[in-house]
Parts: sequence; C-alpha cells; structure tokens
Amino acid sequence: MEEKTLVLIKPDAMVKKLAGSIISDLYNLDLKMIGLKLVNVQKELAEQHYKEHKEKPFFSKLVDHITGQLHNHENVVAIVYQGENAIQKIRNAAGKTHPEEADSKTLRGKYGRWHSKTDCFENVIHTSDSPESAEKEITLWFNDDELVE
Ligand code: 3AN
Repeated sequence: MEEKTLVLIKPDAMVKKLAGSIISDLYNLDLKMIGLKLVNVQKELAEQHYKEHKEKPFFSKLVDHITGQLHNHENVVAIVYQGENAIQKIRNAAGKTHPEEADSKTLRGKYGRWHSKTDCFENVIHTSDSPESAEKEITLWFNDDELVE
C-alpha cells in the first residue's frame, strides 16, 4: 500500500552528527522523500506530538528529549517519506523502541543507547506507527506547501 510517514531525527542523533548517516541508510528503502526541514522544537509542538503518552511516567522526559533539553539544545530534522509500505519499512529499519534491545543492524541498534545518567532512551529517530498517526503527525509538523508531491 502506498503510504506517507513522518521521521524525526532526534536530538541524541543530531548531537552525534548522525543525520547524514541516517538519511543515507534510509535511502536503501527505496522511498521518496517529499518533505524535509530542520525544526527548533518548542514545548507546545512536543506536547502535541506526544499527547498519546500524556499519562505515562516518562512523558516529561519525552518532551525534554525532543526539545533538545537533554542534548545541548539540538534541533530535529523532520522528513516525510512516501512509498509502498513506507510505515512498516521505516519501523523495521528503526528497530525496537528500547535501543539496548534493538537489533544491531537497525538504526536504533547501531546508533542508540540507554543513557543511565539521564534515564533517556536515546533511540535516534521517531517514526509513525500507523496510517492514522502518520496523517496526524505530518499535519502537525508540515504545512501542505512544504510537501513536494
Ligand atoms: P516508538 O517510538 O518505537 O513507536 P512508542 O510510541 O511506544 O515507541 O514510545 C514513544 C517514545 O517513548 C519512544 N520513542 C521512547 O523514546 C519512549 N518510551 C517508550 N517506552 C518508554 C519507557 N518504558 N521508558 C522511557 N521512555 C519510553
């Protein structure tokens, strides 16, 4: 199925200068990039993005992470990919949520870690988990005129 999905290269990856390597790995999936920008993530956007996790004990950690508070105020690279099974393809390439459990061939296995000092899942990228959340997330992060179709 032809799908769109959102990828966010998180501040833990940005602070390690991994954006190029991550995008390069994602090229192998044969998807089309239809939007890309650098975002200085504000608290309101972060809270909207993670609103499904509002009741979780780690909610404020998620907000601190994506806004760069844990990583030298780094920005986020936001990308929209389009293509056949784009959502699952990117989730497979990302690997398991907990970076210490992710297969070493995946982005999270390769570049992620659990940082004991901040108790943060430094899991490198966010990627949409269903067509419904992809649609909501793309609308939240991009204006229509920022997407090239
Ligand atoms: P994924 O990003 O793999 O779709 P979700 O949607 O279950 O994972 O979780 C959203 C984010 O919440 C993850 N990216 C991860 O950083 C964080 N997270 C999930 N579970 C935990 C946990 N038990 N402790 C701390 N952070 C967590």
